[in-house]
Amino acid sequence: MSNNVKTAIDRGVANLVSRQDAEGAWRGEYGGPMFLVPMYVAACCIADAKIPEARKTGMVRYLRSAQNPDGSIGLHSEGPGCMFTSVLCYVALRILGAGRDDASAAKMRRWILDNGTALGAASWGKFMLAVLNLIPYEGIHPVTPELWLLPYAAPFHPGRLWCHARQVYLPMAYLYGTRAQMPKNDLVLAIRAEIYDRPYEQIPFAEHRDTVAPCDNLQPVTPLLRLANRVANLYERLHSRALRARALEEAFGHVEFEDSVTGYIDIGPVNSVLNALVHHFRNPGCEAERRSFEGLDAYICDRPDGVMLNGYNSTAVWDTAFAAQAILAACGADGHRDVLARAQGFLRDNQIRGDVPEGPRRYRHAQKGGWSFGNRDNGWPTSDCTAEGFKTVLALEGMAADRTPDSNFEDAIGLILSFQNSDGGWATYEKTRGGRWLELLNPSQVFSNIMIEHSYVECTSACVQALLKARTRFPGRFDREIDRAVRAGAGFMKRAQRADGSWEGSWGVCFTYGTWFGVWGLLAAGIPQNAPEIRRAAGFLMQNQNPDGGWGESYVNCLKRRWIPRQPSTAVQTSWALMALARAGLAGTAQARRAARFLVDRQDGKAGWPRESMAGVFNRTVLINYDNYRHYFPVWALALYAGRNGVSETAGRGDDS
Ligand code: LAN
Repeated sequence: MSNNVKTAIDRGVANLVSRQDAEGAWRGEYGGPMFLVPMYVAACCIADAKIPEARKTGMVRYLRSAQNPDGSIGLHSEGPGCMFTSVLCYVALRILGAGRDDASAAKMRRWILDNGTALGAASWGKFMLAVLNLIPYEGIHPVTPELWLLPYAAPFHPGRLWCHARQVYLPMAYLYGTRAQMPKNDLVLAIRAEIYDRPYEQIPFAEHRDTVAPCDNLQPVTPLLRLANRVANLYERLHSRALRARALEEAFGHVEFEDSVTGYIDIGPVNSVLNALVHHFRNPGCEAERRSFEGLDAYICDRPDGVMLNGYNSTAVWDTAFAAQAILAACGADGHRDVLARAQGFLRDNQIRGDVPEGPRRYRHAQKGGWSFGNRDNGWPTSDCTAEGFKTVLALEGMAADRTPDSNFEDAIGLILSFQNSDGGWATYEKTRGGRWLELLNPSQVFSNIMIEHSYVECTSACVQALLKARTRFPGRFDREIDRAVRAGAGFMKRAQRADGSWEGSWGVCFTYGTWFGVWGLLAAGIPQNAPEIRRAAGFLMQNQNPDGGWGESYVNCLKRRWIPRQPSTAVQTSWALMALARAGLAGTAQARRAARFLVDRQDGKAGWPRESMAGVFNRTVLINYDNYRHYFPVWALALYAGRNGVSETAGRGDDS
């Protein structure tokens, strides 16, 4: 057994090391959401931007491969049929050249017509259809640009929203306010006749603003949203032209700003597509439009099985931080010095070194000293990427020829402290700026928790861990602030623990992910292994171990917010559980041994661990593929397990905390 563990770790490390790229980073394919490719294709069609032939055929291949047996497309590539994505993917297939009678298109259309037609698509789908001239603007609710002119004190000012919602509804407000629409052409007329069950001219679109297919109604319209929509529709009838013009200028200024500070990559693929359209309609053929489409190339992921868009410009900072920490846990600092030195170099080069100009005017939190999920080009740091970046650079200190200046670390510490919420927890990109009631105005129908920032156990745990490392690096310097922050962070994590001992994860599936962070966060904060919180968490994991020795959860756990076991187990979820147990002092138990055996058995020789169900999630409903998780988490988990069991001389040296 122990030999097996050692061999598995060695092979796992070798596999991991072989995947480091020339920049010293790890990065992985980051697909899953099924609205990205069709939104991109729609934008290219609307703006008449040529898609290279190879990319076109690759995208068709990708859409076909994501099609469910019933003909539909899910919200993510493992999900059941969703009207929003099925309609947009259908339109994309047609734009990409598939004929009306193409087998996948015909099957998709059948599903669309049988399940409520395009009238049942969730709001982002209808919005894209409006710009494509496949639904009139009277068929969708307003996205009022004048909200951007409100004083920030207004409790529903867009600046208070979660930055992803803010940055998506911003270009939507511009496009809505100008009723941007591509001209009718033969393809538009043909598709109009294919996605509805009646002739286009006979559909009373205004009556269908709230029509939504049951499969797209994951986040039903609330009475408050209904009221807000009514007010917005009334306002549309009465609004002043002069004020509209000012609001559009204000919105356009924010669009331009986001483009300029991110080099046209933008915070994510959705606002990147929509911002490109804003430039197209404002000034067709302009330089900004050209650069926007170039910026979108950052998201394109070309794979043998198809061409798709990644959910972010890259996963490099996140993956590199974890890969390096896993290697360090497995081999110690001397094991793969050059590999770790290059990883450190990458992370150091990608720390954000300054703030954007006029940040507060643009509703931006500070960035200096932070790390974003992808790389420095994206320029939007998150609390936990900063924490993981910081922890890793610090752990690898001394690897690079030159010293990391203290000020780089200090900036990171300052930024992490500045991100803390008043409830003691940490959110993603910013502090929570709006009331929880704003979630009642969520118009997306398919995403949860997109309106405001919330404190998350994952972000809180990562920040608490980083701050405690900071204390040891700069003794006495930030003690007061760090003590206070850690105490409040621990309080948040304790309150977030569920009665069964688990934590709900928001960015990974689901309770194994949350519980790993919860346990590590509380232990870092000084809660002892035998404290009731840790015992309960361990009890939760042990009780829910599958007979195969591992743990398995599906995305349904995120939707339903409760534990539903799944078999067979997955290597990634098993790793999270084992990492929690090992740090909780339970590596010597029979349960940990069975988990380690599961991981060893799952390893596919030198090839590493196989691809399994996607283990990442966002907004409770969308799965996303963190492809490198299977390469580093099992190594890390086995290293922690082995370190505690004295399996090998090298394993486990880096896992002290
Ligand atoms: C991400 C990717 C990284 C992720 C972690 C750092 C892992 C997490 O701990 C905090 C949240 C964060 C930054 C995150 C938030 C939501 C993102 C940006 C994504 C899951 C990648 C894509 C997703 C984005 C919202 C997709 C576009 C869809 C919308 C509903 C706007």
